[in-house]
Amino acid sequence: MHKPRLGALLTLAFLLGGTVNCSGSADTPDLQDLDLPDPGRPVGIAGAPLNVLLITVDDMGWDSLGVTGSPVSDISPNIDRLAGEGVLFTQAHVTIAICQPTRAVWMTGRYPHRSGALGFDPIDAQVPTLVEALAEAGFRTGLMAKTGHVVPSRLAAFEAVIRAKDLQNGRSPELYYEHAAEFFRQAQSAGQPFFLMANSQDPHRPFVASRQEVNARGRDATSTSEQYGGGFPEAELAFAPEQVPVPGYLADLPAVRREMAQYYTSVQRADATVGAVLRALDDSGMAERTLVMFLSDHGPSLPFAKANVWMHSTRTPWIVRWPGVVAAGVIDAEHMMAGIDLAPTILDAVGLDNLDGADGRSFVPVLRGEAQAGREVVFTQINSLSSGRSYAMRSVIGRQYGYIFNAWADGETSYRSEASGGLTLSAMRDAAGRDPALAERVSHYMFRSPEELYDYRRDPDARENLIGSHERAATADRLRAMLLEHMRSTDDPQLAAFEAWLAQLEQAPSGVQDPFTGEK
Ligand SMILES: [Ca+2]
Repeated sequence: MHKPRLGALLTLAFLLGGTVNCSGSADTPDLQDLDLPDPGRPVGIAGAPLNVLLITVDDMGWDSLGVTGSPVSDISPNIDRLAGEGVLFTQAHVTIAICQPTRAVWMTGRYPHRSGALGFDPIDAQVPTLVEALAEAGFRTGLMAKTGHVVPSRLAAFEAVIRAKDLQNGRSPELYYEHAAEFFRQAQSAGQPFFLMANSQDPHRPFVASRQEVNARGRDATSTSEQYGGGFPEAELAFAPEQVPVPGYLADLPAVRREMAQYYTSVQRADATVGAVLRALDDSGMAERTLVMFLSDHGPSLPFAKANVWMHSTRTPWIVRWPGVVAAGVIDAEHMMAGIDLAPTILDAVGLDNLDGADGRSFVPVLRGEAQAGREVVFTQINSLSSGRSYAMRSVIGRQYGYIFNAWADGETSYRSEASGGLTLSAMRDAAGRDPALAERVSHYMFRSPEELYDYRRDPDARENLIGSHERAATADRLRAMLLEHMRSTDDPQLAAFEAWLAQLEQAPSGVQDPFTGEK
């Protein structure tokens, strides 16, 4: 971790109720003498039990925020402020880039194939969950929106459940404020510590002012489903197409820009929702004894991001604010954080044991400012999508390289997901008729190849597959071996397919081989 800046130390001193002047001759004890609360005990700074507020946004790219480098002005003032009050992990990945299984990973601390929730499947009956552990320990538990996606089979463990339809499809900052404030009041009057998971359903499709939103308005205004309903807040496009960037993994076409303007408008509303929930916490007077964790459930619903395993699919801006423990304004670009570690970390922070059988482990030591070994890579995957279509993918991602095994890529099966709807993919397909390079890119998206290797440091948008490169052969072998070991040790159902692929490689004559024709 980087050393906290002076501003961070001043904030820390402020939180501890003292002041420090710049000459160092403070009228309070030196910082090293301050008696910080032991983060291993479930206490906040005032000695009261530690509360947990977990705020998530839906389908938001890691680099869509001001604090992670977005050039869009005023895109995320609330999330940026939160990052400035805690630590921001810039090398964090969720485990699977789909709404329901990624949340099952958070709730169980397990890889999808170790909980049963490979896609839109319930977790196995014997698998324990974060919310049940906290409820059993006396926490008042609450859930806002995404109620059909956060371990729906254990929904009863949440004492307060505020459905998307009571939050205008999970998109009204004002309604989040009201319901969060009411939840905090109830926890306070009951004298219980709380765990609130507040999920914005922005910037999930339909994006603000999109044709998809127009279509969904009629459908969702009267919806009684777990996941949707309540209509959509009135909102106009906040950004003109020329004011927003087009991600490097897409093509810069007029229709893509239009959709990106819709996406960023939705991101800005997600930020307003985050701000509303944080304001409700501030107004409750409990902020100083509340750990706040923020992250996106995965990357945007755009081609080459959501429901895939490239870097932009799973990378997430992960923020933790923990008054008195986490110094303010810290940026951690060293440790690779993984979605499997969410539940173990929250449980450790409040002084409870990890869940039985969890694959993840607590990163509380990192929050304390210590280095933690074994954070060089993360493992990500895709199984089946919301449509039920199956596209098995496995990836290992380090700070520089990422390797992908596409078990489904046979040269004939074509890929289709929710991100295939809307304006972007169809605009890219249309333009591909006039642009051979774009045609090749679209073809890669549709069909893939069994293996991919990227230098994400040089090529974050995964545009150049290095798998056939002689110079990178050793890197590919190293990552193949890491993935194989991981799949063996976690009893991955795709293990046989991966072993068969590796055996085929072994038998092939040395040299670069076309995955479909076998030609060198
Ligand atoms: Ca999502």
